[in-house]
Order: sequence, then structure tokens, then C-alpha cells
Amino acid sequence: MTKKPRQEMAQRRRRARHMRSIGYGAVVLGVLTVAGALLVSAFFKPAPEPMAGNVVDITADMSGFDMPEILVKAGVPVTVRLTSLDNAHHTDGGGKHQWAVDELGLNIIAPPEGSQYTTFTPTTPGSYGFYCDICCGGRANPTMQGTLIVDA
Ligand SMILES: [Cu+2]
Repeated sequence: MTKKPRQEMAQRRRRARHMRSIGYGAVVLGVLTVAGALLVSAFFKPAPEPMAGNVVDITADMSGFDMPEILVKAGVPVTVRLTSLDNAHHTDGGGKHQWAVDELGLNIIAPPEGSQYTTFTPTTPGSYGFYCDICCGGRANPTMQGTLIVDA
């Protein structure tokens, strides 16, 4: 008489344990999937499309521009394309970066994990500062600056 309910109880407990382990498994799987997706997006940066013409590709992320100097020739049209490697989850600037040269009236802003470009013909040889004023303390940050050199 007392044996049957006890067996039933044990069975019910086993079933509950089984359901719980399935629940944990689903949670672990979900966490691993999200972590994997974040890792993939962190290591595989999108490359900008190939572009015709005289193109200078420069990238920026939270650690700065990937080139401190850009060399161009006076009188020769050039396209400067800025690619932001940061995603929209960055609290500092939302993943956007800027490439601006005040003296030449150039100012482009690359969207998170995207590119923006400007085409211009430098006329006056000299050194011009470029900067990003969106993130990381803005243009005061030495990694968010560089020099555009216009050669004669
Ligand atoms: Cu920036």
C-alpha cells in the first residue's frame, strides 16, 4: 500500500530533475550562442568594398586610426575612405568615428562597422592635421589624430 505512492514520488522527482537539466542545457546553449556571436563579430571585422580610383583606406577603432600619416599629391584627386571597426554597442560614440581636416573643409563620419568617404583634390602642399572628435576624449586624444601630407 505504501510502496506504490513512494515509487510514484520517486518517478515524479526523477522526471522533475530531468526537466530541470533540459532547462539548464537550454540556458547554457543560449549563453554560448550569444558569446560565440559576439566573439565572431569581435574578430572578423568587415572589410570595405573595393573601390576604383586613387583611394586611401583608413580605419579607426577605440585605439585610434590605423595610420598616423596619409600622403597625397597636390593636384591629384584622391578619395579618403574611413571605416569604423567598432560596433554600435560602444557607449563612447556609438561605434562611429570621424575623419576631419578643418583647413580643407573635409569632414566624414563612418557609421558603426561601416565606411564613409570623401573625394577631393588637394591644391596647396603642406601638412594638415586630421582628427576624430567623436570618441575617446575627442581630438585631444593623440591616437585620434594624424597628419595629411600634401606633396608638391
Ligand atoms: Cu574616433
